[in-house]
Parts: sequence; structure tokens; C-alpha cells
Amino acid sequence: MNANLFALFESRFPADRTACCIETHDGLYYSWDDLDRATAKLANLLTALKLPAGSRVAVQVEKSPEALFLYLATLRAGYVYLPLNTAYQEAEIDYFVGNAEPAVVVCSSNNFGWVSKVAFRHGTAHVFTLDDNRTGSLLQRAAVQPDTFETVECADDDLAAILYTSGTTGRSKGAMLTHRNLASNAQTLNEYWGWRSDDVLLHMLPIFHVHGLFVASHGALLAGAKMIWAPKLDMGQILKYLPRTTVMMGVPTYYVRMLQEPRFDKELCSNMRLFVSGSAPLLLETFDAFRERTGHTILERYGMSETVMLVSNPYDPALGERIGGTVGRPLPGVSVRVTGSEGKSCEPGVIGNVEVKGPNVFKGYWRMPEKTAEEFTADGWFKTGDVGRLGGAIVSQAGERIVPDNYLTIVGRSKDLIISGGYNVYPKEIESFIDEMPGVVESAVIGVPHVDFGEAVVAVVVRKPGMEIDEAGMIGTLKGRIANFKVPKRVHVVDELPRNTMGKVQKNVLRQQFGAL
Ligand code: MLC
Ligand code: AMP
Repeated sequence: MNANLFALFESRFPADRTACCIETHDGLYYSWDDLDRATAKLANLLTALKLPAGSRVAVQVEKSPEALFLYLATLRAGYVYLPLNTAYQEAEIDYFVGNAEPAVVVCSSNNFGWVSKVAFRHGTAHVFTLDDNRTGSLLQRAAVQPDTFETVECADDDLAAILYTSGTTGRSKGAMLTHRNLASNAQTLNEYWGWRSDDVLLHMLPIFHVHGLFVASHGALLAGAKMIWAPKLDMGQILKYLPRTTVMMGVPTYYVRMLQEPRFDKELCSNMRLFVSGSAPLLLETFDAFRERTGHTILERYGMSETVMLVSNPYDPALGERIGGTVGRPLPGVSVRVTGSEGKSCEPGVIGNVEVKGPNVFKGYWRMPEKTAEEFTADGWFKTGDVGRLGGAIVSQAGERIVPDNYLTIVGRSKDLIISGGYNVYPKEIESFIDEMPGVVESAVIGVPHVDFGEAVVAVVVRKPGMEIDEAGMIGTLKGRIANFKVPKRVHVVDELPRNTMGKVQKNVLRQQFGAL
């Protein structure tokens, strides 16, 4: 059997291919036939380029149905998709392109000048443009291609995508996901979340990360269900489309913002069957307030780029309750354990390192065999870098709630990572940019609580004697160099950083001191 993920989607297309597959915020309708033809044309174009087997197709474009079709066409043609956050700037793109050596780069026409220079410098053979208004050289070239294509045969273990995920110490690592990783997870979620062909997904997430590209899109594609496609989080569009929607997914910021909108109420959600939250911790107060306002219980789940989805609160009440503050139970086929410092499994309720196994766990980091080996235990479990417990109790203002032993609660991370509005920021990377700036001796970047983004990035900087550091100036300079969500919201200047006896910067002390924005 062909293990190509696209072949799985194809096998589930609805019988009526004239039915709507994607409706856009600007009033366009794409049928399943349109998806089939557009992906065939794009797959024919990629094939005509005679790329070597396993070639990477790196894509940094605004969200559009055509961008999704490019992803699907890359799968269909048997190549490897490499999505890139639209906020990334030249230094970041330079690293990804240099590391992944894609044969094809697709960018928006506004960025063609600098992206093509970077790509050609690293030996990329083909650079195309794709804009979110159905224009660009990619579509021009694809337009003359045939609109049928026989999906390429793939093996389970063939690469489908590489997702860059930042490293705690060095540079970003490319997590290699296979067709089997993605297909097994999509099939599991299809059943576990009760996807139906008459579902309508309000798709508002970006499509360059696991949540929007895989979890949301795959869910609808596998169910043969329709998507309403919006470019970004927009309350006006939520108010407009929610009455026609049955499923919505978001990072916690989405739910925080929905609760801030007075017109967001029970009535608006009367057609909904499922709200999913993930990518960052959902505060219990948001979970409770959402239930109070809408009568709906948000389903929180947990995953990562290296593994797609791992753990989820149940959809079906027969399987258990959705417990706020927890991320639920290991998905069918996924094993989760929590281990202590000697690698032994912890007793229920005891906090330790979260380790996982399953068909969804990635193949390794792109061209980093040593790093890959370090992230797995001797007995083959992947170390998530998250810290949590199975069972135990959730304590809130309402009192203490005992949690069943098969429910996981994430309580922190062993990796020095900030999650801001669902995007990961690695302090080390920001510190290295700041440390190169004039007048700086050293810096420490921390995450502090933020009502909208969950956590916000804050920098604490030691200046050279006699030098001035201007907060606004430093923030302005960083905005020109790194993705905007990584730029500190505040910069505090100090004479020295607090250190422990080992000489390690005490970030907990800084978080206490500079915790308020
Ligand atoms: C935008 N800004 C942010 C930010 N997003 N700052 C910190 N953190 C963020 N996440 C800043 C911009 O720099 C800008 O600053 C200002 O906010 C307005 O920008 P915007 O683009 O208009 O913001 P907005 O549209 O409101 O975006 C916020 C958001 C977005 C939360 C909707 O960040 C978002 O869609 N996040 C989703 C991320 C996601 O999909 N994560 C999934 C990862 S997968 P200035 O100063 O320039 O004005 C994963 C695995 C798993 O983790 O388990 O799912
Ligand atoms: P990424 O590397 O972008 O894939 O981010 C994965 C990380 O996001 C995980 O390792 C967790 O730290 C975090 N994460 C994802 N979902 C949740 C959740 N529901 N609660 C807490 N953290 C989460």
C-alpha cells in the first residue's frame, strides 16, 4: 500500500467532489476537485524540475489555500515540505536555508529580492513567488501543467516534512517527520476527536507550525470536511463565521481574546461541537470562564514539532472528563512516562521528566545524529524537555481536585524556553543577538506572565561601564534582525546578573524582580 500521506487524504475525499472543501474569508469557494487539480498541477511542476529524491521545498509565504495546496503537492510528488514562519527575517532564513539546502524555495513577492539572494547563495536551484492573492511565479508556471497526477509511492519511513524547532544551546534543529508519523497521528485524532464529514472547521491558525498545518488541516482533510479559511486571528471573523462552524482550534491567546469580546456568547457557539486548545498552557481561569460563558468545555491537548500530538483530553464523555489544568490522557498508540533523575518511573502525583514513545515520534534531527541520540533514552523514549506528573491533584480557588492516574499535567519545562502566544522563543538565541550589540557586557532573557500571550519576552542587560543603553533603541534594532514575536517587550539595564555558586545566572531571581511588564 502507498504510505504517502496524500494518498490517505485522497482515499477519504468525499464522493461528491464538487462539494466545498475551503471557503475563504474573502468569499472564494474551492471544491475537492479544485484541490485535486491544483495539487496535481503543482506536483507536475515539481516533478518537471527533476529534483533529486528527498529534495526539500522550503516555503515562507502568507496563508492562502494555494499555500496549503503547495504543501499537499509536495507530499503528492514525494518531496519534503519545510514551512517557515512568515515573521522570520534574513539572518533566520539564511540559517534554515543553509542548513536544509532546499532544492526549491517559495517566498512572497515582497521578499523575493533578499530571499532569492540567500537561496542562490546556498545553492538552491529554483526560487518561486507565491502571494496570498493567487498570483506569483509558482502559480504561473503550474498553470500550464496537466491537472492530473499519480501520487508518488512512498514508504512509511520516507520524510514528509522538516519542522525547525529552536535549540536550547545551539541553533535550530530540523525535526524530520515521516509519512507514517503524520498519517498515524491524523488517523488517531480523526477517531479520538470524533471528526465527521459534516464538520466545518474554522481555520484561523498559521500554517507553518504543527498546530495549524497538521492538526487542524489534516483533521478536516481526513474527514472530508469543509474548512472556513481565515488568514489570522480576527474577532470580527470569529463573530461572522462561528454560527456556521462546528470545530475550532487555537492557542490559549485565541480563547483569552474571545472572552474579551462582549458579543462572544452561548448563542454564537450553538452550532459548535469542539473547541481545541494547545501549543501552550491554558490557564484554568480561561478554561472555567469559557465554560461559564459558552457552555462549552475546551479540549486541551499536548504535543510538539518532534511528535505531533501526544496527549489529549477526551472528546467522548464515555472515555472520561475533560479536566482543566491537565492535558488529558495519552492518545491511543502513544506511551507516556514520567521519570525521575535516575530515569526511574515516578509514582502517580510525583513530578518528573515527560518521555514518550509511539508511531508519531519523529525520525531524528536533520543532519544531527548526535543531537538525536542525546534526546532519546537508552531504551528508546523521546525526552520531551517538559516536566509534568501523571495523576496527582489540581489545586484551584474551587479547591483540590484529584486527577486520575492516566491524566498528564504539564507543570513546567526543563528546557529554557519561553512560549509567547503559542510561538517558541529560546532565550539563548535572543541573548546571543543582544550580546553582540554595542555597550552590552552580557544579557539574560526571561519569560514573564502576560495576560494576552501567556508569557512575554523580557531582556535583562548588563551594560559596559560608562556606556548608555537605550531600551527603545535596542528593541528597534532587534525588530530589524529577528522575528517580531521574539523581540523583548521590555529591556531592563542592570549592573550585574544574579548568579549561583556554580556561576549560573539565576533566572528565577530575575523573574521575581522583573516579573511585571
Ligand atoms: C504577535 N506579536 C507577538 C506575538 N504575535 N508578540 C509576542 N508573541 C506572539 N505570539 C506582536 C507583534 O510582534 C506585533 O508587535 C504585535 O504583537 C501585533 O502583531 P500581530 O501580528 O498583529 O499580532 P496578532 O495577529 O494579534 O498575533 C497574535 C497571535 C499570533 C497570538 C494571534 O501570535 C498567533 O497566531 N499565534 C499562534 C502561534 C501558533 O500557531 N503556534 C502553534 C505552534 S505548534 P509590534 O511591536 O510590532 O506591534 C506547537 C506544537 C503544538 O507549538 O503543540 O501545537
Ligand atoms: P514546538 O517546539 O513549537 O512544537 O512546541 C512544543 C512545546 O509546546 C511542548 O514541548 C510544550 O512545552 C508546549 N506545549 C504544547 N502544548 C501544550 C499544552 N497544552 N500545555 C503546555 N505546554 C504545551
